[in-house]
Amino acid sequence: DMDLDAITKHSALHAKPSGLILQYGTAGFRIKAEHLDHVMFRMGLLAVLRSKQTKSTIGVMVTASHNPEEDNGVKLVDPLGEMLAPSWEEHATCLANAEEQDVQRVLLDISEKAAVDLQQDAFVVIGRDTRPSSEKLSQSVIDGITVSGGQFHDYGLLTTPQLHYMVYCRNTQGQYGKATTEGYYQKLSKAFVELTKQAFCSGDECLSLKVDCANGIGALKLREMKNYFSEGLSIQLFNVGTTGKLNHLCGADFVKSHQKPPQGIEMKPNERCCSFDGDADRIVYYYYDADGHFHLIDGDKIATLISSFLKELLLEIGESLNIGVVQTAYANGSSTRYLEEVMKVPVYCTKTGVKHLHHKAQEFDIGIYFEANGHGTVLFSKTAEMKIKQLAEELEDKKRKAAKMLENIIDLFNQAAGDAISDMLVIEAILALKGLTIQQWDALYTDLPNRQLKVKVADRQVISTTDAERKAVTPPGLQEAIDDLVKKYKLSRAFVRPSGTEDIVRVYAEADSQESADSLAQEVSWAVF
Ligand code: NG1
Ligand code: ZN
Repeated sequence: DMDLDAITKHSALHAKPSGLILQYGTAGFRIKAEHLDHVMFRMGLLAVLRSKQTKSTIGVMVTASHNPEEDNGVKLVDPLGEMLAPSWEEHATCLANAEEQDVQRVLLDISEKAAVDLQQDAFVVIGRDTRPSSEKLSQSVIDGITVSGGQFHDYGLLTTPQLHYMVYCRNTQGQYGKATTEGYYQKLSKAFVELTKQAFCSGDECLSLKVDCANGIGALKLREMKNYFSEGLSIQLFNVGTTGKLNHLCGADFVKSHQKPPQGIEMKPNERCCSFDGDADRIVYYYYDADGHFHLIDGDKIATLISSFLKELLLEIGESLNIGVVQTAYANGSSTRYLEEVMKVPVYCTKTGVKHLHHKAQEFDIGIYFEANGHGTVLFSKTAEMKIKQLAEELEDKKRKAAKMLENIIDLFNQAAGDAISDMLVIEAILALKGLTIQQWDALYTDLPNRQLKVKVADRQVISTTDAERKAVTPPGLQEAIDDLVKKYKLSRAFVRPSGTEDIVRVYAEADSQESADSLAQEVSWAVF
């Protein structure tokens, strides 16, 4: 049972700065670390309630992903390793914003609304990234858990997707894997080694990769994991956090948004490189060509490579499992066109934020989802998984080989969340199996030149959107203005939306040339003012 008076007393030790209002957004709460102590304590309380209500293990991750080192954040992970359910996001916002004297009342309110049985046991697992503030903040989460009578396991340093994996394992009675970092490494490396056994080029020639770890948790975890596949893949780690600052001039978000290589990595022409973000749930690839031009391979091209590989395997085994690719409005127009017209796979667009993509991807036997920024994974339905397992036993020769590959691919993809380590291994395996160089992969299609801008406005919520954020509904006249601007350029598209993680409006534009994309983005951002 919960001792509400003890909670109230303890809460005062994690007092909320008066007047501070926060919202549980697409990535949980995220601000400067010094304002987060009360939020962490309260998310400990909330995780206990959610655990009681779902009668499952709940996860709490302390991270601010690609944000600057001074920021931090927290998000809750639901029983199947998914993002917190929307109704509970509201509860989280209420609880985080409650004034000190109201905490008890809000807790009871949530318990009542969500029909939480307070007698139920609660279990919460916690993970954190490498930010200097993360350890203390995760202690505040633990404080909230223990004072409300919950049990917990603190995993300490973990990537975000590893925490999602742990939660998923624990709530599926170990069927998905062992809920330890070792279990995670074993599951992934076994699948990777089996998959690449059949690879065309097996020497270290083709399986060699440079990884920019954004000075974050990815460096620690990749280094641990390297021991599990001794010779299978040779990876060189850069920006491992010993000298540089987290996400500063490096990492997936920097590379994607600046469309240039990170600092702190040595790149030779045609060498395959990739960047993780600060909590290792995003990945982008890139290289310099022989003429010294930089080429970025983002989430859209990752999704395309994976889709084409999976489609080939399905064709080989002769089974008609349905595939769907899920993107957001930020997907490059060329990728959508290529997927639909050349590869003939159905493409769907959802709102920004992985929970939307994840949810949509669950509708298919094989749901491939990636945000352009490199956050994504592939989900396999239970039916698809069972069918593939069965075929791997029944079929013979080439067909059997294809089914076995699919079986390993299922194990290699994190089914709970987008995962830079897991995605990297899938990509490396596909390139090796198909004998593709990074240039050949890049050449699948040519990205339309594009530009993203951030615009500061007094109140970003005056902008509301529809059609998966591709059309502005308010303020009146904005969409018409954008339509008129778009008409001035060739192969053009543009949209605006309020960011869910920063106090800004994001502008996106693409067109036939970089100059056009830049000037369209600029003109649209003036229209926003
Ligand atoms: P916002 O700030 O709502 O655009 C950003 C990313 C999302 C997602 C979240 C969570 C872009 C344009 N937006 O959201 O895709 O990754 O952060 O980290 O990349
Ligand atoms: Zn991240």
